[in-house]
Amino acid sequence: MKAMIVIPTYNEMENITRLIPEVLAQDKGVEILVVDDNSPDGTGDSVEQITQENNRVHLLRRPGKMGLGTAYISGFRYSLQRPDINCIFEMDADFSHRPSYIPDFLKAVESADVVLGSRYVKGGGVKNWGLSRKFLSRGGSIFSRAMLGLPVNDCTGGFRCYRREVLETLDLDRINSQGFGFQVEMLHECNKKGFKIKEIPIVFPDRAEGSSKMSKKIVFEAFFLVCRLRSSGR
Ligand SMILES: Nc1nc2c(ncn2[C@@H]2O[C@H](COP(=O)(O)OP(=O)(O)OP(=O)(O)O)[C@@H](O)[C@H]2O)c(=O)[nH]1
Ligand SMILES: [Mg+2]
Repeated sequence: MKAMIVIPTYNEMENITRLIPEVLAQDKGVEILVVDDNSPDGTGDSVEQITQENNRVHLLRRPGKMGLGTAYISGFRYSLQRPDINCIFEMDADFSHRPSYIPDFLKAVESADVVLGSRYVKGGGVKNWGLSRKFLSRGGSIFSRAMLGLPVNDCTGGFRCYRREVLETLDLDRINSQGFGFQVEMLHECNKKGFKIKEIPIVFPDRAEGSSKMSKKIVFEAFFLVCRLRSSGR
């Protein structure tokens, strides 16, 4: 199985340079695409340096911060241009998504179309999160599941693996939300098309270095998106 691991970055200098070798060490068939939005801390330049030394690492540079959703869509399109890639991952740069789970995803995707790293199945969980963050995440998943009939427990997580056929089938132009909303919308589209979705347990520690890009705007966007998707029957 050949996989492209898409990692969007915005000011992740300390994390990404440590993360890349750990990800590559998980499986020989794995390559990395970093999608950097002109991070002021120089993340793009340090990744560019790595791409020159290692042909399993790729970089897509965008001119400014344009959000997580469009970063992933650009990363998916880039990956699909490579006919040898069988599956495409979403992964954060901040070590909340532990590279050591990558082999579990690769195994699971042999018998599923979409594999979700799930905090809310047996064996999964979160570490070092305050009560409000836990409530928001859990509540967001329960709400999305109930409103959209999603057959999963963790609807907002962003550690995922899609078979290439899934991304070739979805109308990526129609997906325009960011943050949590993007994760829910992708899942909803996969579910509507009848793709087989499987959850595997992950433990999710808080980010290692750097600062969060989470905002009230992202939370509200996700809430209204779920309401809109439900009412439009889309
Ligand atoms: N290219 C790009 N990457 C982004 C953007 N916003 C966030 N990211 C990256 O997306 C990943 C997830 O962002 P985080 O800030 O960790 O968001 P989060 O995981 O919801 O929040 P925390 O749990 O607080 O870390 C990280 O690798 C970020 O660097 C963006 O606008 N553009
Ligand atoms: Mg994070």
